[in-house]
Amino acid sequence: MTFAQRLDLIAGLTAGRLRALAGSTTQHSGGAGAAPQRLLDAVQHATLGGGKRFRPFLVLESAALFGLSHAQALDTAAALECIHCYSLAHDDLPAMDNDRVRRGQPSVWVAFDEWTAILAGDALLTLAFEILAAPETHPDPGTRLALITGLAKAAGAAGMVGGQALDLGAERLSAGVPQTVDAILHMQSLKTGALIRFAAEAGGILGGASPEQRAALSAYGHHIGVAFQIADDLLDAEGDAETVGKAVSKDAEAGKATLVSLLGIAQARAELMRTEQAAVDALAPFGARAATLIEAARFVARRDR
Ligand code: GRG
Repeated sequence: MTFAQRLDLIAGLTAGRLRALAGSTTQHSGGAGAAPQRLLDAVQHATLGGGKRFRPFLVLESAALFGLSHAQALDTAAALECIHCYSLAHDDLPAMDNDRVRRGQPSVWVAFDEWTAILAGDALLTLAFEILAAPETHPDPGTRLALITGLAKAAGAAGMVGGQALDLGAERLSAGVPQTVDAILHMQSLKTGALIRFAAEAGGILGGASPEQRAALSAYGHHIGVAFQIADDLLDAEGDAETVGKAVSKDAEAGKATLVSLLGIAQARAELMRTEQAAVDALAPFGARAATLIEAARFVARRDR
């Protein structure tokens, strides 16, 4: 199976599981009743409208290093994708990045309205933890707790949400203050990197990794998180909106400092290649078993969407 076929397979598995999990939480045995249909439609729009499902791919492939099947890691992957989809639905809102198109389709707030998009994101955020708390995710409660804690930290104020706050703060509270490469790397390591790092770590949590293996997965996740964001900035600078599936040239139009604007295209691309190699090197303790994760690092650095 080629890497692209593997990615497609996992994207399909993730979509199927998300459809089932979102549906199963619509009825509450405690008598809370069914979830409102319009809200469910918005949740479906946010989760099922495409997407590379790269984070679920990392969860399943890092878990495979420890002999876990796709089925054994799929709910963890779906929970993480719920957080990612919520972040996109909220990020697209007029108060945040104000994007009308996501994954080649109308953003959730455009397809519905702002309050529905906010609530759909809220529903996905809570659904993620409902999924991780369920025994179907992993039979051992200690493992489930480690997943819940890890995802909460990665998604929260010292993770993704904190990164978003730094990004918007730089644009709106400190406009005109020159940004440094280090400040941008720090912001991106939280905003985009924290969830990607958790995706790689999650396989180790599920698979009972040794401390050395956990550290290797964490380093790999860190480096591909950085690579993912540099590639995203390069796509914004050079990509084609139809292929990328969202508006491009937004950073330059907004006068936003990115690694590409500070370093230039050539140096940013060199940094991307250096980071890709660092990700590959981090996988050394796994030897040949890490072949797919190595390909994933190459995919991130060379992606066109
Ligand atoms: C609103 C709390 C909150 C956080 C938003 C992740 C994020 C923080 C915003 C997304 C903005 C953005 C475009 C960041 C650049 C990198 C990125 C996360 C791109 C989207 O992820 P992909 O490429 O998307 O994995 P798909 O559609 O494939 O799932």
